[in-house]
Amino acid sequence: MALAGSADFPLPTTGRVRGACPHDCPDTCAMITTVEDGRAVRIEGDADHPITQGFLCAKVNRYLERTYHRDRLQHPLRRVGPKGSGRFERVSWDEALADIAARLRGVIDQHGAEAILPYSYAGTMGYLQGESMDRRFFHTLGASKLDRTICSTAGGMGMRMTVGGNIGADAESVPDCDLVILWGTNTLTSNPHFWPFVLRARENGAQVLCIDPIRTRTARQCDEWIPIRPGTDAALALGIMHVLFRDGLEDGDFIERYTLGVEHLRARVAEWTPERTSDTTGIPTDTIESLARRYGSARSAFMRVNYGLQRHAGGGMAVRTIACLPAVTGHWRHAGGGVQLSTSLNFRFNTAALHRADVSPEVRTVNMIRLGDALTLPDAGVGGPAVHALVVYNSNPAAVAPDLAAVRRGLGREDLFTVVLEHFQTDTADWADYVLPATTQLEHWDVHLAYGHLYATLNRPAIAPMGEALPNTEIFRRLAKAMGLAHDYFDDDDLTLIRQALDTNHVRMQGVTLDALLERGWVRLNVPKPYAPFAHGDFLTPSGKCEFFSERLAQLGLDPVPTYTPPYESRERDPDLVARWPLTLISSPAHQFLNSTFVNLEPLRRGAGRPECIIHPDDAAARGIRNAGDVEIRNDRGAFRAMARVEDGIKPGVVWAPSVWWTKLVPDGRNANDTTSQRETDLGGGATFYDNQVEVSPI
Ligand SMILES: Nc1nc2c(c(=O)[nH]1)N[C@H]1C(S)=C(S)[C@@H](COP(=O)(O)OP(=O)(O)OC[C@H]3O[C@@H](n4cnc5c(=O)[nH]c(N)nc54)[C@H](O)[C@@H]3O)O[C@H]1N2
Ligand SMILES: Nc1nc2c(c(=O)[nH]1)N[C@H]1C(S)=C(S)[C@@H](COP(=O)(O)OP(=O)(O)OC[C@H]3O[C@@H](n4cnc5c(=O)[nH]c(N)nc54)[C@H](O)[C@@H]3O)O[C@H]1N2
Ligand SMILES: [Mo]
Repeated sequence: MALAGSADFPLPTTGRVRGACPHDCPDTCAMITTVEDGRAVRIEGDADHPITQGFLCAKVNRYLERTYHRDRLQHPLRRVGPKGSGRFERVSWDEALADIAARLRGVIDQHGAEAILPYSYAGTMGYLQGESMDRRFFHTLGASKLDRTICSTAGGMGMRMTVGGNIGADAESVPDCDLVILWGTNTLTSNPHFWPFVLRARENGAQVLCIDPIRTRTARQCDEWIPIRPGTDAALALGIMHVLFRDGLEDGDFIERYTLGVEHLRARVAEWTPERTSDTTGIPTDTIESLARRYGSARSAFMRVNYGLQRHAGGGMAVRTIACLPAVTGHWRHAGGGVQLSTSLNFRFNTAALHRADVSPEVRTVNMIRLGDALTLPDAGVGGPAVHALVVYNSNPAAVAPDLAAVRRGLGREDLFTVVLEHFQTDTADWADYVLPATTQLEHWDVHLAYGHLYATLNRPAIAPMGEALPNTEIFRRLAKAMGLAHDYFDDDDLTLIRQALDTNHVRMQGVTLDALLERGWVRLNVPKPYAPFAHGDFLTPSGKCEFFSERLAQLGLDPVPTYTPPYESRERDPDLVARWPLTLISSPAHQFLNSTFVNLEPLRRGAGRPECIIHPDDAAARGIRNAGDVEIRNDRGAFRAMARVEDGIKPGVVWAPSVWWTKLVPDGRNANDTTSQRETDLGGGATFYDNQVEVSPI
């Protein structure tokens, strides 16, 4: 079994091992770990990798500290105290697996397999540890399926309905662009390896703009910060297109050849005069006019949209509307021109072989952002049995899921059996009946796509597993055996899984072979360089065109033409609520954390300080809030505490709580997700974390 070392690939006692950063980030860095006498002593970015360029971020530079941390889980644990108390005793793997298998069997016998719910996200983005044996296990049982919506599905659907999928403009060609728009993304924090390309574009004369309600560390580095009212980006894009058509700045040839439904789009944007756009977005008409003119007269503009901007009711439509812009101007003609939300659909690993969804019976699907409801409603909110067993891995829902009060109520149910696979005793692990120790990226095999570039990366284990930790793949293999599931696909070892993932004839995957990956660590997809995916149309939509009019959206009962959908918690949709809770809370990532990962690493937590709430001086003065004073942030769903930072680098009416803190590591035991809601976006059932009205008061 190729656990870490194997006959073909023994672990080095000394040497340099190539790997991939496992974290949920567009950059997917190529890392090199130096091992001495079986211990990892140094980690660095691969200097030869075109995106990593030899540096790692502030967080992953500390990956060795994280791996060897004194709090690493090294043995299976069984709960001894009351639920949620975090009191556990050490047990053997055999005992843990036998008891978990018996308890899951009991749930199946009594309530049916759909009463079992897997819950995972992208704690690691690796195909093996993220979506292989785990999927096979749950599919074979006939457990409920999980719709993994917490991050990206709204925007993903917006792209799919417009250009056909997440095929983004290529970051490596951005230095050839004459305009860069960072639209709802905090590049220096959440996509730092893209920044050198932005700087090179600027050296070549490009202007760099940032559209964000917050003057983030990224916005501070840009030529211009355009503060926008949260959740109104579709209106801004419609207003820009109004000016483009009004002033004849469109590319008629591109539109005619490669788009569908321009007459509908023209009619729609005619309504979005600069005045109306300004009323909706809070951006002055002059700025809208000048932004549209600069965009329309640029030769090749690159727009980096990221997932932050789609965490509102209309997030799907917002991304769809922005994605129409480069087809109106024809910027797709040039490599680097266009829009990038994600590049993930360029990668075509053989997930069907990994997942084996074909062996699952017809079962219900539970939307992960409604975990609170799923655990507290009798039919999990979607019909079928109540959830009686929850298996969590690669995620920390007791910190990151919306509406934490509901999540905690669910996790606290005495009749819920919960298993958590983890590196650390997280907020979620505290609620478990069993905690199982998992390996980190230094201790297991994996293979990775990237969602901000075009290189596939292999991860080789550098060190032996810590204590009794096991890879997720192996834990689910053993669990399958313990439950008497005898299918031969549970015998595939990790290298076999990698071979299966790479077993595809897709043209873009040609050359992405195990041999090539073993030799170099990473391989560029089989796409041209420079890569201009839609220079000649070739959109992946049913019509093959950029669909300004979408028949598929019409069939879903949605507006087939780009439109502005106001936030749920907005003056347009719920003025009473806004009167009671007048401030919009954005709880986007703190620079030092990766969602809730790394919060327990002391140097990074020290760097983040304590939970903060950034508030505009006018809003602070109106509430008697002083800088560095303690505040409570509250709405109907819950409350949490923070230290006020009074600054003018934020749009009035908006507050920012850098996130996602572990609730157990802050004095009030609460975080921003005590205020967020389980409501879904217009497309894709996505999370609406930033569609969230609150009030802030001094304590
Ligand atoms: N250091 C670090 N890096 C990360 C992460 C992390 O937690 N920490 N998370 C990773 C993950 S999982 C993801 S999905 C990506 C996310 O990467 P980004 O999309 O960059 O993430 P966010 O910081 O959520 O949002 C970006 C910006 O959008 C702004 N914003 C919020 N609402 C709106 C809006 O309505 N309109 C506009 N124009 N802007 C808005 C926020 O103020 C924020 O500055 O980053 C990844 N990289
Ligand atoms: N308020 C607010 N909430 C948010 C966000 C926000 O910006 N604001 N961001 C949202 C976004 S974009 C996302 S993507 C989600 C992310 O939410 P999650 O996917 O839950 O991400 P993390 O909080 O990083 O937690 C991942 C956990 O997986 C564990 N892990 C890592 N690798 C492995 C492994 O190999 N095996 C096992 N068993 N465990 C492993 C880590 O130790 C960590 O505890 O959070 C969302 N929640
Ligand atoms: Mo995410």
